[in-house]
Amino acid sequence: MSKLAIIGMPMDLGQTRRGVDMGPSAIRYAGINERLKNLFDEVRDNGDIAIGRPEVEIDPESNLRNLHLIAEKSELLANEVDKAIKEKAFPLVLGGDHSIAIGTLAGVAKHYKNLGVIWYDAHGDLNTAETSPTGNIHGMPLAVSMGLGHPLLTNVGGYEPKVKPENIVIIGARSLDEGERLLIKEKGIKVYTMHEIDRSGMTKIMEEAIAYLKEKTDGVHLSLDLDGLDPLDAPGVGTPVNGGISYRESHLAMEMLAESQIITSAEFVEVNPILDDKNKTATVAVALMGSLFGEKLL
Ligand code: HAR
Ligand code: MN
Ligand code: MN
Ligand code: MN
Repeated sequence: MSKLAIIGMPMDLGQTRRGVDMGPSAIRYAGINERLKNLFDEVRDNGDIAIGRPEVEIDPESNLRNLHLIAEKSELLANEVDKAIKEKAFPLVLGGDHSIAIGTLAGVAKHYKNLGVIWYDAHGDLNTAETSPTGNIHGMPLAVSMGLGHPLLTNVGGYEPKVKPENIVIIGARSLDEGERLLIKEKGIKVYTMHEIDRSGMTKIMEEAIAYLKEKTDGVHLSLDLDGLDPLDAPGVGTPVNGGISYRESHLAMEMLAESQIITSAEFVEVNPILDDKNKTATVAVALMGSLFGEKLL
């Protein structure tokens, strides 16, 4: 009995471009239910986490934008994700900016001894308050999940860390800050930059990434930032970076993940319909979900 639980997280507090809070609506409008309903015995849309319209806040000590709000709302998401897993459903979270991963991973990781994470992204999201050039928390969730960063964030869900550095694979990186580069080296995080993808091809990269995670993890979370794709294919994102992963390479990656059967939870983030071209990016997100969940042409 396979069950899918869709959870919307319409939170845009991790960065400054409004509109990414409409991501869940845009993805639903692009036909997520139609696309996925035949790939599971049961698809349940659990609706959106209540974010409201909070006042933007700057924490005077840490300079982190919306620190307390993000910590508070992340607990709500962590609870929903936890509940879905307890009900034996596959949790699929719709963002929202990438700071939502703090809550998603808090809900997921307590169910695994050795959770793996695939971070499909143009960025590393490995900043802390000390290294961040912006104070935007969407540039920090992967560091937070390793237990690095403000305690209000690293302790979401009441425990830390959520993932070990050696269980992380970043795919599609092409914009890293200095502090992120140092952290990648220091922690030995596996990163496939665009250079490696160009050189070896997506098939080889995914074979390697899957083999790397398969042997040492008991579950793998896919955190897919739509800005991992090239802005020509996914223009509706707040921080586009040229020279990204193509639509076709992304489908291949999702198909290979489907075949591998390693993925146990997922989130699709950073879809901003205000910046999009006729809901193109949400439509891409839904198409990629189809491949991830085993859609077949023949
Ligand atoms: N590295 C930059 C920062 O920390 C930009 C981060 C952009 N992040 C996302 N998520 N869009 O990947 O602010
Ligand atoms: Mn404080
Ligand atoms: Mn990201
Ligand atoms: Mn990104």
